[in-house]
Amino acid sequence: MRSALKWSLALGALAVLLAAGCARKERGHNYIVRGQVVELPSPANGNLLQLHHEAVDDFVTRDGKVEGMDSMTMPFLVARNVPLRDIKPGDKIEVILHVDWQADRAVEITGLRKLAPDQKLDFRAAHPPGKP
Ligand SMILES: [Cu+2]
Repeated sequence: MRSALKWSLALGALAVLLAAGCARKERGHNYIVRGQVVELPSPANGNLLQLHHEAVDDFVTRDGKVEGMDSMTMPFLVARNVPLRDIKPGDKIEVILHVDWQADRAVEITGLRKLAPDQKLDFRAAHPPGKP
């Protein structure tokens, strides 16, 4: 009886720890976004990637609203493990944009792949779902 109680307490504690760990890992949202590189990160530009990105229709803003994001040229933080060696200005790329409004690095590119040079990009306004 005592050892059964100990086990259930231990399993309960484990469940709580796992839940906390999972919640932390799954926080935020990943968007797949395509665009054209304008400027690579450098100390001179604050280590930010300037990207002319396509619209992100389902982008959720800091206040939790699905406002979408129009296509625009804007600076992005890039995670340290994302390789940029083969990337140069003018390249078309697809990125994983990780957005976690509770994080220090709230908006960050965490993955990147090069697209074919003839890949057509559409720099239109956003069409957020549920809005005319
Ligand atoms: Cu933008």
